[in-house]
This record gives sequence, C-alpha cells and structure tokens, in this order.
Amino acid sequence: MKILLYNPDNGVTRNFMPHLWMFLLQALTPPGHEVLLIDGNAQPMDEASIARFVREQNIGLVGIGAMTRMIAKAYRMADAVRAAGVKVVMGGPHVTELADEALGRDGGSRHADAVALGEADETWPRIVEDAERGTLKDIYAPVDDFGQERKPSLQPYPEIPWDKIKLDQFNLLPGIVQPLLKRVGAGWGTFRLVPVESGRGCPYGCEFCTVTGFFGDSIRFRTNESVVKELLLLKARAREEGGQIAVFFIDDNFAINVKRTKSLLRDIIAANAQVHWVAQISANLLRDEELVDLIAAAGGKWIFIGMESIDPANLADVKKGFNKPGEYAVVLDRLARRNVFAITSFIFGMDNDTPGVAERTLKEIRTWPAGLPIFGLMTPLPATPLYKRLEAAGRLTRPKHWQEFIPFAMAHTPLKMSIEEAHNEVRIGWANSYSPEAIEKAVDSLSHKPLGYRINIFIARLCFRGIYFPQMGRFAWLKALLENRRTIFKLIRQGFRGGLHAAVPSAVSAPVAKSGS
Ligand code: B12
Ligand code: SF4
Repeated sequence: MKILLYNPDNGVTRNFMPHLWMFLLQALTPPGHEVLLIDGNAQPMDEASIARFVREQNIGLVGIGAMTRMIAKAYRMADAVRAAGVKVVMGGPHVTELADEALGRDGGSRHADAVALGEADETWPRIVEDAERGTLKDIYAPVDDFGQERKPSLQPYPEIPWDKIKLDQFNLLPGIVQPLLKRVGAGWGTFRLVPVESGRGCPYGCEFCTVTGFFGDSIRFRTNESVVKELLLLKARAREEGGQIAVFFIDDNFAINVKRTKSLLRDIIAANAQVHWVAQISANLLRDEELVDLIAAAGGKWIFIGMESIDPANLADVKKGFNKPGEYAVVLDRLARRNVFAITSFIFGMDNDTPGVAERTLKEIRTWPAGLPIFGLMTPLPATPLYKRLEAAGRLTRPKHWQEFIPFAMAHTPLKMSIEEAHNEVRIGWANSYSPEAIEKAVDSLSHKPLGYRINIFIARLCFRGIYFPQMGRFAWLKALLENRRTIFKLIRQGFRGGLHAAVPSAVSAPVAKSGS
C-alpha cells in the first residue's frame, strides 16, 4: 500500500524544520509499504491538489498530524482526501484531546476515518495493517492488554535513516544565495535543521501547556548510545552533501534530569558527535555551571527558555513559580559567556498583566545579552488546566478558537486589560525587538565577538521577525533586507576588513520559535 503522511502548513510562516512524527511513523511502518511525506509548509497544497495527488499516486491511506492552530486546515484537507475515496487517519495533540470533533461525534461533520490517540509509536503498525485489510477502527488508543495506558519506553528507539531520507523540501538556504555561499566557503550547499528527541515527558505541569497531559509526567529517555548514533549519522550526511545540518532537540525540557543530560553531553563530546544544536531548557535548570560548560562543549548554540513573564504573580498563577525573574539576567549571562544565546519567550495577556507590560518587559530585555525575544498571547489550548479554568469561569470569548484560526488573537478576556490592549502589547514587543534599529543594536552589542556571531544574530533576527510580521514571499524579504541595509553594509565592510572567510560562521545557528519549557 502507498501511504501519504501529510502535515498542513501553519498559514503564518514558512516552516524551517520538518516534523519528527512523520519520520518516526515512516520508520515504524511495517515492511512492504511505501511511505511518502509532504509538509505543507515546504510544499504548499490546497484541497484540490491533495485530492489530485492521492488519486494520481494511487495512495491507499493518508495520515494527517496537526497542532491545534493548524487543525482547521487539517480538517479541510482530510475532507478533500475522503471525498476522493481515500481513508484518513489523524493523530497529534489536538485530535487526541478532541477525538469526537475529528470523528464527527460532537454534532459537526466527520473529518477522519480513524484517530490515533496519544503517542502512536506502538499503534501505527496496527493502523497500517487494519487499513490494508479494510478493517480500520474509529479509535486507536495506546493501551496494554488490560486497557491501561502504555507509553513507549523509547528503548529501543527506531532508527531514522537520516542518511537516506529525501530532504529536498527542507533546505533553509534560499536558491538565490546558494551559488554565492558555495563560493564563499565549502560545505554551504545546503543548511538543514533536523528534529531529534532524546526523551519525552515533563513533570512540571504548567497550566497553559499540553505536554504534561499528553506525554505524561514520567520522563522516558532514549539511550545515550542511540542519540549519539543519530547525531553521527546526521553529521555524516552533512559532510556527504557538502552542507550544514543543525539539530533541534525537541525534548520539552532537555535538562529535566540534569545528571542524565550531563552524561549524554559527555558521550556526545567523547564520540566527536557534536553538531550545532538548539534545545529547550527551563531557566531554573541552567543554574548549574558544569551543565552550561557541557552544553557549549557539545555544540549547544541556542537555548529556548520559556520565561513567560517578569511578574512572579503571573508565574504563580500559571503554576510556573519555579521561574524566578530575578535570576533571568544571571542565567543569560552565564550562557553568553560561553557563546550560547537564548530564545526568550514571553506570554502577554496573563491575568496580572496591565497595559505597559510590553515596555516593562522590554526594559528588562535591553539589559540582557543579545538574543531572540518572542512574544505570544495566553492561549487556552484544549484540555489544558488553563482551558478548564477559563471555561468554568465563563471567560472564553471564542471557546472553539481553532475552528477559525487567527494568528496572535486572544480567545478569552484577561482580568486587568482588554483583549485589544493585550494584542497591542504583543505588537509593541515585536515592533521594538525587530525594528531595524533594534536589530542593529543587537548586532553591535556583539562587536567584541568574532564576526560570525554578528552575522548569526542578524540572520536569526531577520528570520524571527517573520513570526509576527508576514514575510512569506520574495518581496517581503527584499523589503526587510532593504530596511536593514545599514546593518548589512556594516557587516559587509567588517567582513572585507577581516577577510571574506571570517565572515561566515562554521554553521549559522538555527532560529526557532515555540512555547514551552
Ligand atoms: C518542535 C515543536 C515545535 C516546532 C514546530 C514543529 C516542528 N517542525 O517540529 C516549533 C518550534 C516551530 C513550534 C512552534 C509552535 N508550537 Co510547538 N512544539 C514542538 C514540540 C516541542 C515537539 C514536537 C515533536 O516533534 N514532538 C515529538 C513527536 C514524536 O511527538 P508528536 O508530534 O506529538 O507525535 C506523536 C503523536 O502525537 C502521534 N502523532 C502525531 N501526528 C500524527 C499523525 C498521525 C497520522 C498519527 C497516526 C499519529 C500522529 O504520533 C507521534 C509519535 O508518538 C511540541 C511538544 C512535544 N513534546 O511534542 C510542541 C507543541 C506541539 N507546540 C505547541 C505550540 C502551542 C506551538 C506554538 C503555537 C507556540 C506559539 N505560541 O507560538 C508554535 C506554533 C507553530 C507554528 N507556527 O506552526 C503545543 C501544541 C499544543 C496543541 N494542542 O496544539 C505543543 C504540544 C507544546 C505545548 N507547549 O503544549 N513547535
Ligand atoms: S511549559 Fe515547559 S516546563 Fe512547563 S509543563 Fe510545558 S514543557 Fe514542562
């Protein structure tokens, strides 16, 4: 049977990284089937084109995975596939929480023939076999023979054949700059960011987060050996194709067990398996100097930190009191001293926020080492404790906000400001952090470091700008480059002064954006 795994586009930014679930399920598919992968962010498709594709390719089963914000598009695509006479199975965090919605049992129309609840590592082979036999069931739950929920142990972990997988759709370097970069330095034919997990689960249970409910509070780790092997495979591929590969460790809290993280990092160093990587780690775990030393030595370049707020009352409200705003600056300095920088994520529209929260936060940020601040709005995702609290209090203004996804729009009223005021605070956060002046300042603040770091932060800031300010087409990019021409010329001048080769870092560290940890 020919199987298509499809991930819808997020409708806002171009994806910079493939989704791990597709590669994982592909690796877990029983032999004898052909699995095709399409990420709508890299290969845009509409309803008509997916219907045509499944007919022309004679696809027998389509698997669709989506986060809440892409679910409306996922349903539309699923409807088109089903109308073409092909079965659809859906999985991922949204349909796990709202399986009835996908199956049309909540009064709406049906979008999926089957839903895979939770982690599908063990149910996927069964789904494929049932689909082939024509006996697909409505729901596949990861349970043992006694009906108890069973989470995959991740030991053993499937081998994802990164050396063979076609990754043509995932090259971050735009076609026009490739010939130029090839001239400047060897090894710049491609630049890929690849997701790797080393463990699953987070015990912290922050109120707005899906992770503890979905993956559970008991953490499961792969063996160090299997992670190291995967990194070596990726490193070899980068060498072979004359390109760069960076890794995003997608664990929700990469250092949740500090002892184990240190042991993994030591093994990565010992095996010379370092690639440049990004990981998510909560600020409280970055107090450990030895951990930060090992992060830097093992190739860590960017750490995503879910700071959420500089107000301890807000943090206590959302059960994230383990974040201590008083230590944010110390943590960021500790990282920056080792040339590791931070993606600092903030949420506005929290219950203790008042107008002016953006400027108060920016004032703090300006005292920190240059990084990548990102700003989002408090969003009640289905089945989170936050959703339940707001629903019980009658505060949801758009209880099914995912059915009509609007980027950067609240779905409930905050307590101490209006929805419009919250939206405005987010706008202020982005506008101030990603204006040409702010970008130039961030680049200049690294003037004591080699030029590569300045180029790195410049490219990363330009990419991150696109999370809020639409930057999808060539013209939008051209406009952004024109607006930032002062910084570009400055960097070019510095590059020629120091020699062209000095201008290119060994691998531009990859930018990312999400919320968690
Ligand atoms: C990596 C990541 C991202 C990446 C993008 C995704 C990518 N390219 O990999 C980035 C960094 C861009 C990102 C951004 C965001 N993210 Co994010 N992200 C993650 C993260 C950390 C890892 C995803 C992952 O690969 N997990 C590991 C795989 C193995 O798990 P999985 O995807 O769930 O797949 C398993 C099952 O769900 C199932 N499955 C999944 N799909 C399918 C499909 C089929 C057919 C089947 C059968 C099974 C199946 O099988 C898989 C194996 O068990 C998760 C948290 C987490 N731990 O999952 C959050 C998470 C998915 N993100 C989340 C959110 C909210 C966001 C943002 C909206 C945050 C923000 N405020 O901006 C943005 C929006 C993204 C956008 N613009 O598109 C939420 C989603 C919650 C929800 N209900 O939708 C999560 C769960 C984190 C959280 N804090 O709650 N994110
Ligand atoms: S926000 Fe981060 S620390 Fe909190 S529960 Fe989610 S993954 Fe864990």
